[in-house]
Amino acid sequence: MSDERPEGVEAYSHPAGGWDALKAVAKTLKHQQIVAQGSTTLLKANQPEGFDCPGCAWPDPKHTSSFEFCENGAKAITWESTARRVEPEFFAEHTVSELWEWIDHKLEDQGRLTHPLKYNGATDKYEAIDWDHAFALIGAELNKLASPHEAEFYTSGRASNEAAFLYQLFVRAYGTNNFPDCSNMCHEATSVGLPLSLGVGKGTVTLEDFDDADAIFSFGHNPGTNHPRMMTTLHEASRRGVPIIVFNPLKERALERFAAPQNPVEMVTLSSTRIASAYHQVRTGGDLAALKGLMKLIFERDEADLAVGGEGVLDRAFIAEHTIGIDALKEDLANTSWADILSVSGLTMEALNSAVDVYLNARNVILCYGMGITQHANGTANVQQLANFLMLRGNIGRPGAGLCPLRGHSNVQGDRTVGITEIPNKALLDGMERAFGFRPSAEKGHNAIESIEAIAAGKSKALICLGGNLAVAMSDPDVTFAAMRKLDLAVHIATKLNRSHLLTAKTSIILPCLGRTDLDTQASGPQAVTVEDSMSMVHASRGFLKPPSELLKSEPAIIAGIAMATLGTKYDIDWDGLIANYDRIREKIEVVFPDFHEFNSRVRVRGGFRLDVPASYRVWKTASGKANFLVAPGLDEDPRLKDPTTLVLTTLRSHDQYNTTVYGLDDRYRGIFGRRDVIFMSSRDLAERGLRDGDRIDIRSAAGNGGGKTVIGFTAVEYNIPVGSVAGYYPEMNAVIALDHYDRKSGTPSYKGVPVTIAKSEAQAAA
Ligand SMILES: Nc1nc2c(c(=O)[nH]1)N[C@H]1C(S)=C(S)[C@@H](COP(=O)(O)OP(=O)(O)OC[C@H]3O[C@@H](n4cnc5c(=O)[nH]c(N)nc54)[C@H](O)[C@@H]3O)O[C@H]1N2
Ligand SMILES: Nc1nc2c(c(=O)[nH]1)N[C@H]1C(S)=C(S)[C@@H](COP(=O)(O)OP(=O)(O)OC[C@H]3O[C@@H](n4cnc5c(=O)[nH]c(N)nc54)[C@H](O)[C@@H]3O)O[C@H]1N2
Ligand SMILES: [Mo]
Repeated sequence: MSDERPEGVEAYSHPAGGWDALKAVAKTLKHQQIVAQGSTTLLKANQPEGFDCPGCAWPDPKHTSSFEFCENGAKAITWESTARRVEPEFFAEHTVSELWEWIDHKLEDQGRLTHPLKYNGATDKYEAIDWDHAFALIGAELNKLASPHEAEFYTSGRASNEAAFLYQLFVRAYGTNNFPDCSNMCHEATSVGLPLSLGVGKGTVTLEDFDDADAIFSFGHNPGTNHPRMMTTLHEASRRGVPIIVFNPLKERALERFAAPQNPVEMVTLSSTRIASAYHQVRTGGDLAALKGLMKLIFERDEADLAVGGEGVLDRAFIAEHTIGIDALKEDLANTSWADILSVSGLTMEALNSAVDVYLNARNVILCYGMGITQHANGTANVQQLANFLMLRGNIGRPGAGLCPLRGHSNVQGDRTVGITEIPNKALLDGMERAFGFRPSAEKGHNAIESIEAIAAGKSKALICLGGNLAVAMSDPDVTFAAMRKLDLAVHIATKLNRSHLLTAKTSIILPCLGRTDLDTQASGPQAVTVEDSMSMVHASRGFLKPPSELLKSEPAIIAGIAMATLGTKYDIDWDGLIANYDRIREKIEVVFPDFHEFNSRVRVRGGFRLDVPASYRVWKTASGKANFLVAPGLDEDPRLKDPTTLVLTTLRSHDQYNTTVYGLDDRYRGIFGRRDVIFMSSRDLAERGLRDGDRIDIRSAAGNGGGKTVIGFTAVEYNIPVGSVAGYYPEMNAVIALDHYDRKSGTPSYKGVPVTIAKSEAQAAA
């Protein structure tokens, strides 16, 4: 690599965290013009009387923590509590066509939405409309459809339990199960895969389990950016001498070393703590191979130990009492060659052996994973192999051990728990009947990809979005954007303006809502909502800031407004009563889901309560009544990736973004400043294509991935990443991901296993 790096690329040598994190927060506060108000807001995040941080779903130490510093939590909060406003005058000045040309960052950076808006096709502008008109219009449009199945109801995972529950009530009373959900693009592989393995689609550990872990394995997640409060846990574990074994194609700085801003010694002495004790740069999509390699070694070690009269290394008592299927797993591993395991994973035998040493030396192992595992064409299989790996040594369902999926949005898990699902089970339908006296349809509805397909095919004509930015989050903007422009009705319940709102339908409406930090006052007084974190803890969240505009309504109130305008008195649901006091919503949640018994009193106890996770005490709610070892045939995530000219693109979040919300253009820890139009490539992949660090390149979707999709004129950045793997930013790279490239079992788009080819940019060649 030459000393001259491309513009905006600069090696970053500091540990993650530390003073640079504090500086970044100061800068954010200043930019959002909330220096005074913002800093007190931050102090209320994740406090017993405060609001739940919208940044991530990592739990809090018994919810009694002192202020836990978190740079990206601070960004999420200040982004929402900004002093900036986007008012009707703004929309009078800018047509939708003009706004379409703005970058995503600039759209959201205008500030909080203040008025309900309706699109006027004649002027190409959004104009203020009053709430009653908006609701009436939406109700009329929904009632015009030939069938309720012609409407899609999207949920993004920031919605509270109360909002999500009312939403599913409204939609089921209306008559469909079309619930595309951000979870479909995120941890669906967990929700679909783990119930078959363990009988529950959630993590099995609690935060306290980390105190008893003897080793932590980490696959495909980047906590320094995406779950920053987890760094406190990893920092503590590392300082206790707990080995942390990482499998990730990129060397993420926070997984290498971290300076805790709470630690005065590290701050003053500019020192830091090593996080990963071993860092294995697995090839993108090579996790299945790596896991099979690890398990194959465990079986080999077991046989060797038995041969010399030992007891073996498997937890035979656990396997005999609690599991079925181990023989088939063993056979699959026996039939998998070492040559294939090593070439597909990109790891050496020594690396795999060293990881197995750590695994076998540890009594209790926790395994954490994120999108690097789930967002693949074989995401569900990946998740199930993680479960197998733990089960071999009984590392599920006892203190200090278990599976820890890092969830995405702060309440994505809760939304699922309270009924956002396109496949309602009998318990849900029975519960709804008990609580509301009608039996909803059992017919399977659409997930996120199916909803876009239905809209593209003209079968679905209306889309209501409870938050999020579906068009930009989804793969294949060619198809997705065009589909959304064909809608008859598009409704967005949102805090800030984004590109999905600009894909106008015949009738397009934006309904501005309160956020987590805002005070929510209803007829009975100030309200709290509830959320569920990654570890199944349910607790209250209460905003306290003066809302950005007097016109804003809460999400539950907006849903009730749409419901009344659409359903009238159907099923005699007392929408006004439910909104007047959210305790009444919680009473209904408790009737539908008995797990929430005494909901209102338990959620008022400091720290809230944990929902039942039977696998965490070794009760298996599977069809067999046992934990199942499940076999995933083969190693390749997708045979189409075999073509040697093909590179596997993975798509990542920068340090300055929250999903489609781009706070800024830096990605400090990866050494990228002021730009996002880059592709990380190994020196060998560059050389083989006659490319150099800083060259302009075009990225094309390769065989089997839609063909012909391109992103042009990006810049190649030489980077420490395995040969054959390249990385770029989400959402920019969604343009080369075909809509039909997804995990057939869970419907999760293969955002992290995209076959592409890369060559010098034709634009540059021509110039
Ligand atoms: N600040 C901030 N916080 C967030 C979010 C945000 O955007 N910003 N998003 C929220 C949401 S919705 C989610 S789902 C989570 C996402 O949290 P993460 O799961 O951490 O998200 P990603 O950035 O998508 O990528 C995860 C990691 O996977 C690695 N990786 C990529 N491909 C592979 C692979 O094939 N194998 C392996 N082993 N690793 C791979 C990448 O190098 C990266 O380090 O964070 C949540 N929290
Ligand atoms: N290529 C690629 N694509 C991906 C991913 C990837 O890793 N790679 N990750 C996927 C994942 S894991 C996810 S979860 C999805 C994310 O998909 P979404 O959840 O749909 O997207 P977000 O960017 O989180 O949504 C941002 C918008 O939410 C609105 N908003 C913010 N706060 C609130 C609130 O409190 N209430 C309401 N009503 N609205 C609010 C704002 O208007 C903001 O513009 O993207 C997926 N897409
Ligand atoms: Mo997510």
